[in-house]
Amino acid sequence: EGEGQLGLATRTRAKPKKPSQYKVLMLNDDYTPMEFVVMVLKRFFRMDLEQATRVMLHVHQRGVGVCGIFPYEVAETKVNQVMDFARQNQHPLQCTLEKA
Ligand code: NFA
Repeated sequence: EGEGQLGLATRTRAKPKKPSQYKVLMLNDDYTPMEFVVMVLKRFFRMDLEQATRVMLHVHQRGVGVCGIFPYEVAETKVNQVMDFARQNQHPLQCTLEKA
């Protein structure tokens, strides 16, 4: 389908997509305890206490905040882990994905 600078055949069809990045967003609610949100941020996003507290307070005050930016599959896994963990503990905490 094409000849590159080095004379090698290069495929121009079926090119693999670049791994695009996705933001993992956390949403505020009135019921999930602050300490639980901090625990989630430490456990699933590898934040220390200071960082986790800052992000939790940002979400609490602004309604939404970014937990991190990851390749799609990683971001999707993190959303599922947070949602499962929140459900197991009967908290309404919501997490979602958005293209970065
Ligand atoms: N707004 C919750 C409360 O006052 C705390 C919270 C923060 C919930 C961030 C969800 C996300 N207990």
